[in-house]
Amino acid sequence: MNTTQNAKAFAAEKAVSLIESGMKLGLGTGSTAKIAIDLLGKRVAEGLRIVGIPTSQRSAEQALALGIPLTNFEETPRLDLTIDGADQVLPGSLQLIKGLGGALLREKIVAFASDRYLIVVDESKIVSELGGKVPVPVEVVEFGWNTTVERLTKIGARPVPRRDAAGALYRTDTGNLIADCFFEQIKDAGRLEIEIKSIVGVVECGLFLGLKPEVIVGTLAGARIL
Ligand code: A5P
Repeated sequence: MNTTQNAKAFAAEKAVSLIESGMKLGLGTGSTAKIAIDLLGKRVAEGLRIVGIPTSQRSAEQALALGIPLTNFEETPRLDLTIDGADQVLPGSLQLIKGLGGALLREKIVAFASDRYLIVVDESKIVSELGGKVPVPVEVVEFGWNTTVERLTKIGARPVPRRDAAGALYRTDTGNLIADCFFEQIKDAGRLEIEIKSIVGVVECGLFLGLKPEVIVGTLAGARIL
């Protein structure tokens, strides 16, 4: 494991240690959430009784392979705790950018259905200002996609259509497309979220605000909670 992987593992370990038998969980997406799901699988194998709602197809496949029982919002409309990663974290307000893994829509639905929201990151995700090199992923329906992307430029974004490894437009689990929207600096994330979501054709954006996450930061010396 390299140093970043070690730091992520410390954060994931701390988060998984907070899970108790009987809990209903949200299972995140991304490399840090993947470590947490692996650790959860070990605890389930040792007898921990939980159920989980995955935020992506790949997290669902990982959980099933580990024997983690899955549920859905019809059976389980409210979750006790969710563990997920993030792409940027602003300390203080604890505003987040998420979705570089492409699962932002399900991740946001799961986040808002959770009583506790644990974000597991390494220190590189902590920033003094949102935006810059990290885009805000915006999930857009395919119909009229180019017109939606054009409207995103009108609110100051530099949108880049996300592509998969083969060069085709990236498809989310819900079948939508993603425009990665670069902003030089995001001074008012709340206002920007409203502007983005007011654009017809936009399904969701990667600004995660007002969720009061408990951010667990993995470092080489262990984990600390912001
Ligand atoms: C997935 O869609 C994202 O929101 C991830 O949570 C985010 O990209 C963090 O992933 P890493 O833990 O791999 O950095």
